[in-house]
Amino acid sequence: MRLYQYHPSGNCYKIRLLLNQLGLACERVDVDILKGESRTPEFLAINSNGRIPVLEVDGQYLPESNAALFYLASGTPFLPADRMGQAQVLRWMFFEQYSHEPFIATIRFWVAFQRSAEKNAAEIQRRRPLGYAALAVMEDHLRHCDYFVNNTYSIADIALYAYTHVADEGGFELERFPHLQAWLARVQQQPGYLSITD
Ligand SMILES: N[C@@H](CCC(=O)N[C@@H](CS)C(=O)NCC(=O)O)C(=O)O
Repeated sequence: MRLYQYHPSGNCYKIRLLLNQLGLACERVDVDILKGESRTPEFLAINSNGRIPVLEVDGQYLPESNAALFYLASGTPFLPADRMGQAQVLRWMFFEQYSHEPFIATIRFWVAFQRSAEKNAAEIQRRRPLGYAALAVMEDHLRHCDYFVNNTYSIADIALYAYTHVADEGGFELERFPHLQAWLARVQQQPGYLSITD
């Protein structure tokens, strides 16, 4: 297996974390998105959408971080076996991509990596409350359970953890969300946990 990745990306980190927890070896190929390396003709042949991560398995390319999580977790304890449990996992992974990542991850990218916060000030101001709204949804859910689905650690937690635990790098104040902070600590206690910098 091979992972095309930009190391600080939370979307790439999701896959590294699960691979580590599954004990699976995977070659990493670094793609510097700040230098446009995901938009070269060579990379567009791998993912015509021009984005990392891409997981390569037996010569087949699988873009989209949450699709890779689903593929790797199938048949393991990281994905519930029951139909409703699987659908609830998908529900949180879709939530992550539509209501969380575009606000929390994008602001982090502008502030901490692209250093373009000034240029994107208006967009940051528009997206900030939407990021906080996503964190509030998570906080509310975590008032009643330790993990997102079936009260068991799964790829729903991995998908949401990736950008939530570094949201402060984009200026989000996680101190406002005590249940969410306790959940972050629980994820960090999981066997095979890997930090985003590893
Ligand atoms: N929905 C995709 C999002 C992928 C994505 O936005 N990747 C960003 C980095 S996190 C990227 O490759 N940006 C470079 C570019 O757009 O050229 C996923 O979950 O994998």
